[in-house]
Amino acid sequence: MRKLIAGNWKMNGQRADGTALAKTLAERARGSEAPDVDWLVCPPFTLLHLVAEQLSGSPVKLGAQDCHFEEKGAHTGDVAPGMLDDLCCSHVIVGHSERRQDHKESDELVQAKAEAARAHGITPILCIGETQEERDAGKAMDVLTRQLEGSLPAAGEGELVVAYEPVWAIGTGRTATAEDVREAHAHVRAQLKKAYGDTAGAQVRILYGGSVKPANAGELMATENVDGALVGGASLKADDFWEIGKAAG
Ligand code: G2H
Repeated sequence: MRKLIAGNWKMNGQRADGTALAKTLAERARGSEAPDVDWLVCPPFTLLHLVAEQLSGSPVKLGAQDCHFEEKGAHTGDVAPGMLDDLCCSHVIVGHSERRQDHKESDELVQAKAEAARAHGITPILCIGETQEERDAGKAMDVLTRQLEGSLPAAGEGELVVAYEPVWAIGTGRTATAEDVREAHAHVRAQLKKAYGDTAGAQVRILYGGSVKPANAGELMATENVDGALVGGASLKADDFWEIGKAAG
């Protein structure tokens, strides 16, 4: 499966640096040296429009970091999937652990967001992952099962991406070992096949996220059932993000 290298800019970037980063990536991705991967950047809402202009005509796709599950209405501060579609977003991250923690998002809510995104032709990147405490208690795979059973969108039209992001490896500089990742991704793959059947379950990309950087990308991307990366900190540096793509391509 062709790998997806997705940058999650989180709450970073203003007009000048966000535009410059998107422009650099778009130019590189158009070049003949570009690795054979799919590129995606997910800037904050405030930059979507400007970044969309920079990416126009390039192979780099645009995504958002969250969406509401309703079409429109009285939801102050929220953004509807149709609005993201209007800005040419092809993907949206849902259920990131930072949102599950900061905004108390439940599996049920994440599922509603994923289904709403798909109804608008936007591919949800559904994030799951266990905490350090859960891993230490030997419950990591149970947590992944519970999160998937609670938040996977119902079978039907539309694409889906799942991102395994162990919470203890996010922004900490600590990366899961290749064996941790192999075990978790195999478990996620089995759950996807159980939910959608062998063929459809095998087609869902499973990304790894959590302190991915050029130095560890080669080993992670070569691990079985790792179909790409969701990159936070390192996606803010064009050179690092590019190197991760090269390691995957
Ligand atoms: C995990 C990841 C991107 P980072 O949250 O989603 O961020 O690479 O900074 O750990």
